Amino acid sequence: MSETNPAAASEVVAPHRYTAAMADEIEARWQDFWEANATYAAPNPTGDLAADTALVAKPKKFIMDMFPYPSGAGLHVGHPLGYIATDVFARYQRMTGHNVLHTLGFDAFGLPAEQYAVQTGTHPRVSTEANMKNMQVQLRRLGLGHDNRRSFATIDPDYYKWTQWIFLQIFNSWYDDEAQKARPISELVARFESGERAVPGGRGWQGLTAAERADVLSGFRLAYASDAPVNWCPGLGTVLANEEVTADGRSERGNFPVFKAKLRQWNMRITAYADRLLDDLDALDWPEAIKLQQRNWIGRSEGARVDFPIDGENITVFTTRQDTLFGATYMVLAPEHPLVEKFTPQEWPEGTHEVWTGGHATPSEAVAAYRAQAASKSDVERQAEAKDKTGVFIGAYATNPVNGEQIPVFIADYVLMGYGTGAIMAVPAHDSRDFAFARAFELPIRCVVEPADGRGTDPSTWDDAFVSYDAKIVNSSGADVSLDGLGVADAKARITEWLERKAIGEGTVNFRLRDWLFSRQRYWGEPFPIVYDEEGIAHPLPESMLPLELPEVEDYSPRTFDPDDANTEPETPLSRNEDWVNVTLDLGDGRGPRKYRRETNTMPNWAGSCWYELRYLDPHNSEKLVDPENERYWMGPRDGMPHGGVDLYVGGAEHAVLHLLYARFWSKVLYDLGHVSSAEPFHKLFNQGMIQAYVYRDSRGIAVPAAEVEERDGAYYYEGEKVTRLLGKMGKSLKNAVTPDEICAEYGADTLRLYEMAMGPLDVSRPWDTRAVVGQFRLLQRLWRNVVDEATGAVTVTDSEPDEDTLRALHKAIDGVRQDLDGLRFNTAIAKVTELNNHLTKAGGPVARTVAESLVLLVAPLAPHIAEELWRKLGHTDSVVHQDFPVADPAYVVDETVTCVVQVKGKVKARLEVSPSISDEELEKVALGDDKVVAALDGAGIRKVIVRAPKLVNIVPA
Ligand code: ANZ
Repeated sequence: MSETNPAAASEVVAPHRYTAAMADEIEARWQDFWEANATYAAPNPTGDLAADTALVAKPKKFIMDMFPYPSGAGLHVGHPLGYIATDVFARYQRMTGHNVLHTLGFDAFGLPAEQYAVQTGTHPRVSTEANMKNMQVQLRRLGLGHDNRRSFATIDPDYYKWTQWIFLQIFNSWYDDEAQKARPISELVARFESGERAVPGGRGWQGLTAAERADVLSGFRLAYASDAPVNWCPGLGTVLANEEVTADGRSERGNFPVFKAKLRQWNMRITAYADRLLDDLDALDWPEAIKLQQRNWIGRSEGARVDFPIDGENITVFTTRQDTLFGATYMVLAPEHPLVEKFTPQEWPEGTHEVWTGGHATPSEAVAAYRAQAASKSDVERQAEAKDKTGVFIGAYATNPVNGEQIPVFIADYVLMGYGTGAIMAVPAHDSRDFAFARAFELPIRCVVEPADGRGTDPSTWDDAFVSYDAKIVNSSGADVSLDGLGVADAKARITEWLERKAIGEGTVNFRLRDWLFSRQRYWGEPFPIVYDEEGIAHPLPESMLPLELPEVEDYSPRTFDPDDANTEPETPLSRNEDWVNVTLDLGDGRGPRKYRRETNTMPNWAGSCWYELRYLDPHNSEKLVDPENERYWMGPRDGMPHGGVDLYVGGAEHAVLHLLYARFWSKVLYDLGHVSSAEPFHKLFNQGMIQAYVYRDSRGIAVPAAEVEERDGAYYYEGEKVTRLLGKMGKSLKNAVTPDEICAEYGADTLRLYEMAMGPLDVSRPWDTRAVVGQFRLLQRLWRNVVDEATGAVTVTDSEPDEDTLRALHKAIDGVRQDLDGLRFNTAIAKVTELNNHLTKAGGPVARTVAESLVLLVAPLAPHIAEELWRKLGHTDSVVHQDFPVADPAYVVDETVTCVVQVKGKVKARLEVSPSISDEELEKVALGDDKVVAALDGAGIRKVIVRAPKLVNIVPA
């Protein structure tokens, strides 16, 4: 490598050449300078970070990265891609008149940190803090302009005090559907007390016991505990949110099987915000793909609920196709549906079809067997589009309300308990899953939507269901209502109106979004600020008792189980510290000191990242989560951003629905309760691409160290053996990780920054190529040489006027770089800087001072260390960071002109300087308006004008 690396050249180099050693010295020196001078300190309007500088009066820019997990492996060159990009942008914003808030904290709770700690046998805090220190050193080496006063980790008690405080705000709120916002739960209690609002269940508030009241309120609180089917992962020893379970029903982390189990867990009522989370997406400046993922995740469906009578009760279904009610020939309940037992008779009805019974002697036996089978599958597996549908008849019939038909009721795992009502009417002719099921169980299939594809209306001849939203309804006349001849939309409207009139159904909107499972059986998370009294009623801790710090426990590792054993239950590490768990407290609620048991679950690792943008604004505030004035200044709504938010948030697209949805939800609750002025956390979102790396594998398919692979004639060899090359992820396990430390050592951080930014458009994934890094190093060497004499170290610039060509090159570069940086097109900005620099190199001779200074300023956001050094060498005593970014002179930006000859009667009368791209029409207008031409024509009319833009206009007078 050293032979091709001019940075590490062993031959005699000019003493003042820009080398790796010089870059190293320059970079360390300027990093110290920035730190000592708090160069990146962004002043607040108020509080401890307020400063009476002109900066606060400037327009603000809040530029943020998705903060990292302090993983034990440290950073590879893929990680800082986004950090460098935001840093370049933040520097550019500082130079264009903005007060810029740019900093970085650590997301330090959660599974990865804990698992690393468990593996290495150290306390998570010890290993996490060591990892953070290591990453801080790596990050500092990159020259990132962070306001370090604002940095924190989510594990700092000063930080999680406020995470717990927000939890309490959410716990103490309910969603007022009329006002469409969260309100304090005390207002709901007042309404129950006064009778203004009926208590669910019909009893008076006064007549309820404390436990009954707590139960009622639990049905309204935005954070509530409930016994619900959850995703239990024995292999990890914890329950998981739906979002943490992969498409094949395994844990995202660790890849263990996940089972459904009923456990008492904390939930966040994010579903109350479904509509607002959907509607407010419109005004956000986010990639369309991410908005779409959120829309799909929220999954708004318009349809109807319809009651099917059975044994004097009803089974209520949710359907989006109420227009097909006449085609419903059977029903399906989710296996876990609570009404199943109730309707399951002792014996099979007379004449029950053999295939419906699954070979079981009684319906209850069939149900029990099928339930056991379904419990071992994940929701995703259950919904998979497998053609062989399973299920069993429960031995009962319900009544189709439109035609009075008796239709059999089944349980089948393709119907999920957690969606709609957990029950469906099956319309096999027009739903593929129902079609497959009906064929398997020999159930009738009735066509009620006329196929437009010529297959006819006899389903016995079909291969699959006919699905259309734009066709005519047929076979749909009852005694009371007929849909025949209507289109789908009209039929839906008519049947919904009929259902509502008959009080057997109503139009509803259903959401795919589920409440957010908010507790984990882990040690390394925020403790809940909740205690239980002897009756088991949950009480919030008063604010004065926050933060509730994580206790020390003997054994902080989760109790894990055989990953395949569904019959296990979680055990929380916090429950192992009895002294911490059992406490006597005076909660200040007038009941005096009492005995309580603490909640021993912890919050999920998403909690800390749900609001961190707010804490950056006012990181040391001990009175409030954030001072309202500081929040309004940095986050408040303004022109073009009606909900407020961070001006630029950069991170990976993998966070489309987890972090980004949760953070939006918390913002909205805090906004409703009046704690913040911004209803959205992130106004503009940008997803950076991934840095990929080549993976080389030997004949056995094993990855070999990428750094030791040689290329010969387009083939790749490792230790003489031929290996294959494929693009993949970068990482230790694939033996292809490259660390920023190595690259910094070999070339310096400025070169690394330039290389990462030059690799391609920021949102596109790109392959890392260590061999190509040197190209950017050479650019910096040429830049250096254009300002500094390599032999003497003297500055070579002159005070002479630059020539016209150079002025054009300069101003075009300024104009282009500005546009590129505005649009986050860092790769093309670098191309323009390179072009200008090459122009100066080619021109030879000393560079004019004004040009050199502008060039240094153009480079400053991208390669800040060398820019500082050259700026200092050019005689300035202040930092380049707060200089004004160069402004292009439009006169030099327009294209050069060409001379156009204007003839009248064949004689040259005028010469015009025009743009080479001028149109014939435009040129004719300019020529005819020219004074000399007007004089030559002397009032004569014009017979003909011949235009050959841009060089010739020939006028023939009348
Ligand atoms: C009758 C029908 C006829 C349906 C037809 C579809 C087509 P989206 O759009 O995703 O909201 N469904 C309802 N609840 C379900 C559950 N818990 N598990 C599985 N499937 C369920 O889907 C709504 C449709 O999915 C509903 O409309 C229902 O089937 C089914 F030609 O009802 B439909």
